[in-house]
Amino acid sequence: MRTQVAIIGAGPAGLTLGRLLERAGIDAVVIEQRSPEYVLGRIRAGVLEQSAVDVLRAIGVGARMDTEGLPHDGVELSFDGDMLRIDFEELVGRKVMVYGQTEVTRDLMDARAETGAVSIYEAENVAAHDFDGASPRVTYTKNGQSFEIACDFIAGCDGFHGVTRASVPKGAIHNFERIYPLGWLGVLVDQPPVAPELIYAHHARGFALCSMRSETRSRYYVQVSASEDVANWSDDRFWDELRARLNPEIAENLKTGPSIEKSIAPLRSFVAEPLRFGSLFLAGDAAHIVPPTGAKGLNMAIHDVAVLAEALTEHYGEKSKAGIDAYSARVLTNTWRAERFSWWMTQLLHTFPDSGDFGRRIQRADFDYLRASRIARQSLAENYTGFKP
Ligand code: FAS
Ligand code: PHB
Repeated sequence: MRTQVAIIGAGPAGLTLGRLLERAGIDAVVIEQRSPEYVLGRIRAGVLEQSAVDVLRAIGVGARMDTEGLPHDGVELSFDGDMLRIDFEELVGRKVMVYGQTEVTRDLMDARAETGAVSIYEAENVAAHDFDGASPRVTYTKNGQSFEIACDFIAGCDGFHGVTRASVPKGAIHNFERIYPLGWLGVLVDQPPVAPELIYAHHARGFALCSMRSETRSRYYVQVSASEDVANWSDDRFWDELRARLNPEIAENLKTGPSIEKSIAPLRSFVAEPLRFGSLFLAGDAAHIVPPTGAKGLNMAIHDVAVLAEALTEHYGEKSKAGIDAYSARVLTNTWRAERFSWWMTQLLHTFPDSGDFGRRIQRADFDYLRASRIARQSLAENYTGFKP
């Protein structure tokens, strides 16, 4: 088989890129190691920035988001029970859209199936070849048969544990990383949300987040140690711990029920530099990871592939290499801005074993500064809703 762009990974990055290229008349094949059901079964992000919403609408997959998604004007911070609303609309004139990554992925999958664009699921032994040479290609096996896809470009959209970044020669790439001794234990429950907006809570017992997927389905998280085993957490233990970390009046409104999903996500900050290696481009979690505290991961992935699609369109349309030559620098500027904010939100809201009394006072001082300063709240709002230079 031959295509113009071989996209490895059918998460939001790979599928959004496939849709962007299709709309630009560029042929692309998506190669995914898992089944569609498995990809949809992963419960991840929940918040879209305006720029991500704009991309999804522009590529014709925003209809269900616009009917089922929940536009939010702000979020609540809770610090040892003290509440502070960050009013995005008043502070920076922007909103966010609460719409689960699972639904974004489903909309993208449906759109791709509708046009008959080629997606290969349950591909095994996927490998990227000769991306620093003249004939890049992707090989994989399926049902015991071997396949090869010759291409012009390879997009590494295969997430943090994927094969593409691992295929880059060690000396050609530099990884920046911070691993936190923390994880997020997340629960999905078919109960109305405890409050109309998200609540990010700092508490001496640990961080908690109250989020949602709809008016009848909620998503909650509590901070746990990085080594925690989800098997240690019954539903009752989870609900008791969540209540203990929330403002008592909020906790009173908590509607609990049987968890329909329960999992632990480790917290990590990670950036690979550069992001282009000949005809191979890294995008999304293959390129960077942020702790989910800033709700950036999914939004960064959509940003990356929008830049890549623009560059490839310019390459094929205007025979210009300017966009693909600038890809890495452009994406890394946005990446480090989101990395900083996600790191800062994580430092502000979580409890760390080695903080000490001084560290805890600094966290309190950070919160008190947000309460006292509109400018500080504007900075948080500007970054959370999506910084635009
Ligand atoms: P993804 O990891 O979503 O997709 C990569 C795809 O590549 C997967 O389908 C994988 O199966 C496939 N793949 C991997 N190796 C392959 C190979 N060798 N061959 C073929 N295919 C291969 N972000 C937020 O904003 N908020 C959150 O709350 C949040 N929670 C998260 C929880 C978890 C457990 C994780 C892991 C991430 C979370 N994120 C969150 C970040 C997440 O939303 C990512 O930013 C987002 O999935 C990025 O999308 P992709 O880059 O497409 O990567
Ligand atoms: C979620 O709803 O899963 C969610 C929302 C905001 C975050 C992280 C996760 O910062």
